[in-house]
Amino acid sequence: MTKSLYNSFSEALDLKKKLLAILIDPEKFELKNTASFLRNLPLETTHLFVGGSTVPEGITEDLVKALKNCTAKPILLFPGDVSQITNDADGLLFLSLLSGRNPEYLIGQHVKAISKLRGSSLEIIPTGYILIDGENESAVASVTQTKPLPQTAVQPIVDTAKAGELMGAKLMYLEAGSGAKVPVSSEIISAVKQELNIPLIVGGGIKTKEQIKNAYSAGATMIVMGTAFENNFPI
Ligand code: 1GP
Repeated sequence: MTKSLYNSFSEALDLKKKLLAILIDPEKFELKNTASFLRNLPLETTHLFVGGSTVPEGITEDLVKALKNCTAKPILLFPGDVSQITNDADGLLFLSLLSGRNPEYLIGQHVKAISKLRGSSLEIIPTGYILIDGENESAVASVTQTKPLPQTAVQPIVDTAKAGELMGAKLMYLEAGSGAKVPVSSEIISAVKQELNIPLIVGGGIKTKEQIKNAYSAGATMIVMGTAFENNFPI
């Protein structure tokens, strides 16, 4: 790959291009469906994310290898923990759960990841990760033992995102949680967008064309969709 993965984000931000990532949770995916799953994805799909909150060891690598056999789209790891890191992917969102106060997900997992990342060819992208209440108990909240920020806490969300950017995050991910009843509001996306100079990723509970349009118009550079494609039926 000649262009770096991060370039595709910064270029999209500069040129106001829309990125769409489809998230595949290895725990909920059958490898035999790989080719048909990829065929059914929307043409607008630019990236594949692979990860989940509770993924058994080893199956992430099998999934990434199967995807690589069928597609040239960039594959970014979106790992729930260090066991999901595999060199077979193209890149890694090095996530820091900024909305929580659990040191394990702010720095602990990151230190544990280093022995795997030393000498790795993965493109590592520092990413601030902010969990926002999607009106559904999310797997992220239960696994990390952290609480989401309420959707009404617009200023604390903006301040958290800005702090993450100043600490060196290259991407900011606003997450309502997989299967959220309510996606991150346009008000939050546009308030964060006004203060940050890095690309915004928005995911959790996005299912309809209207929700996609709203998130992009509010300032998302990338939208992530997972649940809507889990049963192999496109929107
Ligand atoms: C979850 O943001 C992603 O981490 C995608 O959420 O599964 O609700 O699309 P959905």
